[in-house]
Amino acid sequence: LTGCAGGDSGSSGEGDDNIVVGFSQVGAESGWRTANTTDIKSAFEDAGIELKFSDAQQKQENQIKAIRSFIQQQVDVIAFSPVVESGWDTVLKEAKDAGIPVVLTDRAVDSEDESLYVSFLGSDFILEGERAGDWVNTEFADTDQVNIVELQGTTGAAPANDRAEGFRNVVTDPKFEIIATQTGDFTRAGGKQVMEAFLKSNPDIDLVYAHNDDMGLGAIEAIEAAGLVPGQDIKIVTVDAVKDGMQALADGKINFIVECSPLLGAQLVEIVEKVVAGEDVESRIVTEETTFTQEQAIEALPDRQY
Ligand code: GZL
Repeated sequence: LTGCAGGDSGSSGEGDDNIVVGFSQVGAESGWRTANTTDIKSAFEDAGIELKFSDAQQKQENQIKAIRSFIQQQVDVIAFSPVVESGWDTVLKEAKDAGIPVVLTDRAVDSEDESLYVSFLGSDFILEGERAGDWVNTEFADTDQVNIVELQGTTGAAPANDRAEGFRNVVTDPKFEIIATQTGDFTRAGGKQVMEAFLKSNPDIDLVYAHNDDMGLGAIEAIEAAGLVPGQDIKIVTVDAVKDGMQALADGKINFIVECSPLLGAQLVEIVEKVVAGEDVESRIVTEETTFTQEQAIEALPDRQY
């Protein structure tokens, strides 16, 4: 060939094999989050796809900055887990105008315009809240009055909004009273701090509903420091099923856990490859997950990946 004018421009254009993906992660606030990050990074490494990874330290403005940076770098696909549901339309329109497809993982946005992203891969958080509530109805079937305190996730986050809603969808008997509810920001420290305050102002707590294991583990520390026995004097139901939570469940300090799988990496790689190849992708992919009793945790612990 003489003077071939074509050739690879070196940019990461459509169809060439060096796909580049920009990923904006919420932060590293919980065991779930670190497991999610590990799984996504290893899935992209296994697939030989370059992943530009940004940790937003749970700040929306950092995610917006990262997405703008990915647009400047002209990545092939942008993926992110929105720390809160609202406030994304402007930057998602910028990505759309730049012709860069966006994939939501883990958490949802409340944008009316669903053309702003090609797919949302993650759990059904309302169902998770309902599963926790179903267990509560069974566990307290023979109890006349049940005082519940709720440790909510990050204010404005889809899992916090939906787990609160799902729980209230099924825990409807007037004998149940949510006597206190406050965000612990999905962190162990936050859960401990809020539970300490709950214990000081509420002498008679029967149950803690924590939106994730980490806040439940923090609540255990506060309950023990108050001279009470977690899992017995005060029962605890949480969501996630990360290793530390499952250990506490097996040890009887937590009573029930609703699983929320962080293992989204392989499915995200599949969506990215389809999008770059111009193939259709499902607009909503719900992750498979289950629930665990104390006995099931003892069985499952040896095989848990995270
Ligand atoms: C749920 C995820 C939540 C986890 C928390 O998909 O967004 O954020 O339940 C994590 O542990 O911090």
